[in-house]
This record gives sequence, structure tokens and C-alpha cells, in this order.
Amino acid sequence: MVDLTLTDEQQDLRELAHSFAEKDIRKVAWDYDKDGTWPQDIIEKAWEIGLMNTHIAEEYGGPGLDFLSGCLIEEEMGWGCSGIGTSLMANGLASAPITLGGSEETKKKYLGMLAEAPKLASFCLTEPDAGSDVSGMKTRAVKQGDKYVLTGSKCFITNGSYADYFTVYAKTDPEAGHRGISAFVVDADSPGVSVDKKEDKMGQRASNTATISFSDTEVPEGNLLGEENHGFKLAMMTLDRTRPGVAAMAVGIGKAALEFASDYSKERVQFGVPIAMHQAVAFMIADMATKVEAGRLLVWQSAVLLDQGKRNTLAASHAKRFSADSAMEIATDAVQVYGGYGFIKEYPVEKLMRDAKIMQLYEGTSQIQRLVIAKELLMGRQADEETPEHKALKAKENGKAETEKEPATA
Ligand code: COS
Repeated sequence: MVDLTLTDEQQDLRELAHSFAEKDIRKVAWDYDKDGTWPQDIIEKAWEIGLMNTHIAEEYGGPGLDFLSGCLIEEEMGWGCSGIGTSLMANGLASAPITLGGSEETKKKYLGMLAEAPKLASFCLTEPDAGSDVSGMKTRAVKQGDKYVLTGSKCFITNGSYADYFTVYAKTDPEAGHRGISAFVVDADSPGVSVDKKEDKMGQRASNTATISFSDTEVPEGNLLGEENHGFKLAMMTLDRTRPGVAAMAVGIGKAALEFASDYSKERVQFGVPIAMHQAVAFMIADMATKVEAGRLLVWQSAVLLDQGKRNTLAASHAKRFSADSAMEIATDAVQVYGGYGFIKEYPVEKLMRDAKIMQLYEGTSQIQRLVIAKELLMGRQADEETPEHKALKAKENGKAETEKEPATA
């Protein structure tokens, strides 16, 4: 039986996140957006009440929550302010490669760091000449004795100016295309690391976006994530884990825009009746609502597959593509429902329209999601392929079962 009922814990978490978004985020969202204010106060409070780093396993100090719970939080953060939400959630992107590929020591140190204090980490993949085309990156990592030396520049790095460490992708075999990329953890205070630029953005202005450069930056070999030259797959598997959450944030933007538009349509009177009574407007509201509901279902599906230890590449791209494009459409329609007022900064929906745009761009453009969808469908990859965590979990369970059996067989 397919059951879309949330557990009591998930419902409580969703309520906590909603209340935080309403009382702490929305209160300042439009001001922080205007001035591009860094939301340090909100980050500290969100960390304190357990809304950050929910994916970090209990053994490294986190709550080890499921992916669906993470998505419930992300939707509420998107509803409150997706700029602030992006700042709150970027640790998930930066730390997923550590969870997937880090040694025990690396996990304890770097996942533990985020669990112990309201610290931040950034994911450094994109470069000025390598956005969608990840394998075109130029950053180099050269092995010298027991360390790697990194040189290169990464751009559009979320939280880059405030991060304590970075997960960085670099070429270890420049001739090997995507099979010559490796991933590393780099401490932000390492010699040769510089934060070059804070971008002045159209939307999500409270989030920080920076350029990070590495100049002969030495990284201990123990900070290599996964195997050398296997970084591309690590990046793709990371994006499989984070795209459902980004899609959830887009659903949150859509829901916010829908609510503002429907409230306004009931108040605004034209031709003697509230504009909601005009079918032209009512149908727009109806379409917005369907897009929110459909987007949420795709998000939940892509998260639940992960929670079941299944490959979710296809579902994650469906969710990200549809929810991002829908957020843009819904926010644009919300401006339309507000008429001329929608275009004015004093009213709430123009911010949502600016914020929604980035959802179609970051963590893979809508065109890249279509490319992934087409490849997954045409190459017939199996949705139920097990993930490495699932295999590891099974092995652990089997190990436990064997141990439990031991006394009986002895
Ligand atoms: N999980 C595990 N492995 C994956 C994978 C996934 N989700 N997706 C691809 N791979 C593997 C493939 O199986 C293939 O393996 P082999 O080397 O063994 O053949 C390899 O990775 C290359 O895959 P593919 O041929 O599909 O790569 P392409 O270069 O053609 O396409 C795209 C890759 C364009 C989809 C990828 O580069 C991408 O997602 N780009 C967008 C990046 C992005 O989101 N940037 C935003 C910045 S992060 S905020």
C-alpha cells in the first residue's frame, strides 16, 4: 500500500520548521533581501533548535534524520525565504561527499565540526569555464609526497565567505576527462586559500555567493574523498542526494507565492467583485495550486527512494526540473495576479519572482535536469539499483545477524 502519511516525528519537525520560518525568517526576509544582509543570527538559531545538518549520522553528532524529513524542512525554509534557506541548507551539499567518501577519521572531524557548532561548509565544483560541463574543470591537484597541492578557482560558491571548510573537486589526471577528477576537504584557513568576490545577485540576496581560489594549497592525502580519479561520480551521487531538497525549497517558494496571490485575489475588488471571482484569476490560482501539489509529490518520491537505499537519479531530476520551473511560473503568475502592485517592491511577490529564478539555475539547470532525465530513460538505468550506503547498511545488518546467531550455533 502506498501511504503518504507522515510519522508523528516528521509532522512535529515540519511544524517546528514552519513556525521558525514564520516567526524568525519571514520577519526579516524582505529587509535582509533588500540589503543583502548575512543571516548569521538566523543560522545560529536554526542550528540551536536542530533545523540544520539533519542528515549527519548520530555517530558523528548529528540526528541522522531521513531524506524525507530533510525535504520537509527545506520546503518550509523556501516558504520563509529561499535566500536564507539556501544559507541554512548548504552544509548538506558540502558534507554529502564526506559522508559518501570520507575516511572514518575525516567524517569524525568534518561532520563532527558541523554538529558541534553552527559552522558552515561549502561545495566547490563550479568554475568560470565549467558550469554544466563539470568535466571541463581546470583546477589541478598534484600529488607531492603525502599531500596534494591544489591550484585553481571556483565560482558561485554558496556560503563561500563564511565557510570553515570546502569540499573541492580538482583534476588529478587532466587527460582523463570525467575519470580524472578527485574530491578533497580543504580547511578554509589553509595557506593559499582566498575568498575573492561576493556576488551581487538578482535574488536570494541574503545568501552568500563567493569565488574561492586556491594557490599552491597543500591538502593532506587523508583529505582525499573516495578514491583518486573517482570524484566525478562522487559529485553526481551528491547531487542525487541534494536535488530533492532544492526541489523542496522551490515547492516552498511556489506555496508562498500561491498563498500571497490567493489572499490578494480575495481582497482586491475590480468590476465590483473580488478578482478571485473572475474565472481568469481563479484558474490561475488553481493551476498554481496543482503545480505545488505535484512538485511536492515528486520531491517526496525522490527522497523516499533515497531513504529506501535506491538510486533516485531520475526522480531527483524530475523533482528538481518540475519544481524549479513551477516555482518560476507560479511566482510570475502571482505578480500577474497582483497587477501593477506586483511589480512594486513594497509588495511581497516581486522578491519571490527574483528568488525563484535561481532554482532553475543552481544544482543543475532545468536543461541539465532534462538531459539527465533523457539519459536515464534512454539508457534504461534501473531505479532500484542499491546505493553504497544501502549496501553498507545491509552488510552491517547481516554482520549483526551473524553475531546474534553465534551463541545458538556454538
Ligand atoms: N550517480 C553515479 N554515477 C553517475 C551518475 C549518478 N547520478 N551520473 C552519471 N554517473 C556516472 C556515469 O555512469 C558515467 O560513469 P562511467 O565513467 O563509468 O561511464 C559517468 O558518471 C559519466 O556520466 P555521463 O556520461 O552521464 O556524464 P556527462 O558528462 O555526459 O553528463 C552531467 C553529466 C551533464 C549530467 C553532469 O555533468 C551534471 O549534472 N552537470 C551539472 C552539474 C551541476 O549540477 N552543477 C551545479 C553546481 S553544484 S551547486
